[in-house]
Amino acid sequence: MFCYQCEETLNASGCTKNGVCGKKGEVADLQDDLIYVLKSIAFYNSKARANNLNDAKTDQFILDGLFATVTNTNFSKADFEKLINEGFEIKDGIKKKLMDSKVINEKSGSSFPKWIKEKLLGASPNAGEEIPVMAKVTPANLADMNTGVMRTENEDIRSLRELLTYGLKGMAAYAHHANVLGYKDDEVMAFFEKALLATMDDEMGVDELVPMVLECGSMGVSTLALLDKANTTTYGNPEPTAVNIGVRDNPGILISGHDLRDLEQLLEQTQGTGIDVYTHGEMLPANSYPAFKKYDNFVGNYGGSWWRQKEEFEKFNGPIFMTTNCIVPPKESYIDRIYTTGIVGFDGVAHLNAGEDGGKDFSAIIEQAKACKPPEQLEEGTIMGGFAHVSALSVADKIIEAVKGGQIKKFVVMAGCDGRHKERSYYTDFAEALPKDTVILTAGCAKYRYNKLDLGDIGGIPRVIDAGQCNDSYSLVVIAQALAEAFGLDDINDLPVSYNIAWYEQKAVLVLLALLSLGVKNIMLGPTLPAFVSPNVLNVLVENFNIRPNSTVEEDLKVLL
Ligand code: FSO
Ligand code: SF4
Repeated sequence: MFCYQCEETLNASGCTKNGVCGKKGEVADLQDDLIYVLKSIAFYNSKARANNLNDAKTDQFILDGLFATVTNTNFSKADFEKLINEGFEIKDGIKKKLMDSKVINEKSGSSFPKWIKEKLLGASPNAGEEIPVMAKVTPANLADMNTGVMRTENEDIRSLRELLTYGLKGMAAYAHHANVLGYKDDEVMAFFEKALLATMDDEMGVDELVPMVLECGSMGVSTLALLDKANTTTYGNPEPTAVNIGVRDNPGILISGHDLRDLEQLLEQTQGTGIDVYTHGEMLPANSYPAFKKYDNFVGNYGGSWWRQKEEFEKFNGPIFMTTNCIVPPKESYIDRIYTTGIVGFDGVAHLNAGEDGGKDFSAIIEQAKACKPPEQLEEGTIMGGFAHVSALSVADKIIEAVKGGQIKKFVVMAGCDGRHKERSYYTDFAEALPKDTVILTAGCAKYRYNKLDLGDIGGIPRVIDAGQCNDSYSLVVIAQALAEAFGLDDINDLPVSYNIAWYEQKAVLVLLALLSLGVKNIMLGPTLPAFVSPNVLNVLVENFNIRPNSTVEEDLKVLL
């Protein structure tokens, strides 16, 4: 195995035996194999798409396959073996369809799109030799294929190929959520195929891959916008909400991850059962959606960010439902009351599948909850949330006035992820050290480092404006664009906004690429820079976007303010 896709990679260089996250070496290898099979599918499906022979099932498979390999999503060997087999079936099905409709034949690749021929196949001497290597993968030869990260020898090309791949993984996660609610974007799906193929194209050098990486960022903006539309059309616009962080006396079910449709079903099915529902981690922002607030057994949020789950799940006492990342290898003490669903998986943990119509039957989990003790109280009080773009911009006048009057000097975007490493206390210290005339804009689980501090408000505007889940970073962009317009600025970089972003996994990579594609400059990134960014690629990012690593609170305050 070799994996360096997340911020907690071993020694900031790469996990080689087992992952720091708990991913076994053999599972990491299977994830590489699955990505390789997806590239093979991309090769055939791009042709199918160009000829209107593609189908929704393949799109879903590409999204699910990429999403399953995101850090802390699926640890199950059996699941990846199943996905790989399914991938081969899908690929063979598309190939057959292409041959049946005479778009291709076994001997010739000549009817593949010109850019694939030029970029991927090169000048191929023999008919039948023209299919690129990954398209020839079969269950029989998979083990002989070099599917891992290190197959690319040149460090800079490897860096850009992986940066693109991780951006795609993050984008797949968000597209998957939009898809669940019935929102799709064909242009984005076509880009997944194009970009997967680009990671195999030996003719694409740094000059070709950098624009492709930025294009991934702009496709990311479209995807985040689509998910925002899906969530807000289905569940209403989040409203400023004081979310309860204490507990009640009834047994409860804890729901974690990002999937709002799962929460909706759980709330529906727990009505009248005497079971309370609590959110955990990235599900916290769900407490601010009008559609969920109406349920009186929806109590609030329990605990902190993802990496605290071992301790917190033990104390919760009731069943825990993991809808997406982040799951960490569960302890024996609660393994019989934790459940996965969708693309999440862990061998030995019960999995709840959806029916044909996407419906999930929670009755067994509800029965188990009834026999459990109520959750142990961890803390009490409330935290504010629900400042997605609509609610934040409803007070735009007030914000603009406070900026013009000098009460607000600076906004600092502290979005992104939390993680288990000690040095992340930097973000708590940084938030505390910010002067009282600054406002933090946040989204994602990074906020758990400071959202329970009492940072006060500025004339009624809270000093921590929480837009929601990591995908709601889109809201922060909409807010910034609206403010730029209100101040008559052409460039959002001229706003009094600084960026001090924390990353952990591949969704954060996509969000970062999305910001770059929008022309956001001077982003400070931490707590360490990605191991997959080579020195030369870092130079490109520094020269074009002035990306910089964070350092100490004192130094960074000087730089950012
Ligand atoms: Fe991830 Fe980061 Fe949204 Fe957290 S991007 S780690 S669990 O912010 O959440 O999925
Ligand atoms: Fe290591 Fe992160 Fe990969 Fe897990 S996801 S194996 S911690 S680099």
